[in-house]
Amino acid sequence: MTGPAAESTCRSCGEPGLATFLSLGKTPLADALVSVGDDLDAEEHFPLDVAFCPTCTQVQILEEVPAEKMFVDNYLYFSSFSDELLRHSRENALRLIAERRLGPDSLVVEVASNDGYLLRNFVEAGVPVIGVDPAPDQARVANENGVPTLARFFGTELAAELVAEGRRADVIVANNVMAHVPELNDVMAGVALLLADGGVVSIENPYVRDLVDHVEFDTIYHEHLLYHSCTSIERLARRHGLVLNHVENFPRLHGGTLRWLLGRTEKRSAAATAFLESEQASGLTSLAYYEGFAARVERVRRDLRALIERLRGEGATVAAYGAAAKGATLLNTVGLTTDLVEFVVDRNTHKQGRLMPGTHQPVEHPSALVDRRPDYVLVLAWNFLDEIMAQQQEYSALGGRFVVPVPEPRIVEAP
Ligand code: JHZ
Repeated sequence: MTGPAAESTCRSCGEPGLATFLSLGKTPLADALVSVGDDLDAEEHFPLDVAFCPTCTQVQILEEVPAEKMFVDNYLYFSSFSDELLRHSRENALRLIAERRLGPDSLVVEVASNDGYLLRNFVEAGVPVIGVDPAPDQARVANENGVPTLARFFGTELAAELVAEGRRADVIVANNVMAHVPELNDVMAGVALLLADGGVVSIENPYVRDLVDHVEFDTIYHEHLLYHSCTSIERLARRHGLVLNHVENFPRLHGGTLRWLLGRTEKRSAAATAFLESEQASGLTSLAYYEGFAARVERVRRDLRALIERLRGEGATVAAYGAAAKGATLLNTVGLTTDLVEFVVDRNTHKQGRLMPGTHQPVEHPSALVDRRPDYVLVLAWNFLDEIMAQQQEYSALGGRFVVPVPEPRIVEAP
């Protein structure tokens, strides 16, 4: 399905002419786990259509669910539940401290700082920080753990307040948030306002190229309004007086993540140039790159459903690992209801005891895998497959097997 999204304009450049290339139907909000006893009929579903902007190359969904609904009222994602993410974040912080020579007179601001998983490394090193995150529980946990955090949305208003107090940031970190912001330009303008001269902006986000190449369609959900490339980030930054100077690649993080370093003055690295050139050369900057995607998504959906149906038909029991946002998209768009996938396990204590959005599997503690011994576990948090398999050796030893959904559904034996 490729066609114009008549009335919509691009969230980044503001131009009309968005071309829709994938429709995933209507899905519930991916992080809105249901509480037992809630009225299931009242659960809301919203259209999930993805489009390309031919003017600035920004990939985006068309539907905009109010941010309060997603990040304030019912947000259970706590960054600190993955050891791999904690390790990655600590390395990032230590490197920034060393390379930027940060100390007691510096300031690091993180947009969407969640529970303080990253900033705590700066706090430990005596570097002043300000976390900003509208999710009230995550901001409270961060403050309790000694990471000063404002429970607010970041934008020009907050940036101007900080600047008026005489504060400018030597480092601004924005990880896994540039996908989430409806007011993308206001956030980038705020970043540009708050950044000290000579400061650096460090942005991480899953890479749209990996999403398409590895058919990671489950990472499309309403929280993720925007899907970034080097080209889209470069054009956005430039409109706000910033330049893309460097790009780093973390192919294993969240299915393929890039880190973009922006500054006020241009000092472009060879890596940044190579990334931008390869996006042109591969065609990622034009609609054609996305046109076959819907058919590939359809194939994965069909094959995964057929695989789970076959296993169930053979009398096997199937559970899932990871009450991840992407897990909710997968279960709902593939139609994996409780007759096919019985329950979900997750380490996040805030998610346990609830039900998956839309498909309503109960979320249990990971020990349920050993206790209940489902024959197969569908790994919804496939980005953490190694970490999860390493933790689940007892389950594997008991004969449990793992199913990975993308880029093509397959059964994985424990190493
Ligand atoms: P996880 C998140 O998406 C959140 P999600 C967010 N929307 C975003 O932008 C992307 O990341 C990039 C659990 N788990 O992080 C924790 C275990 O139980 O892949 C999580 O609930 N045991 C901001 O939600 C879930 O799995 C483990 O050992 O799709 C993973 O969710 C590990 C490692 C994780 O992403």
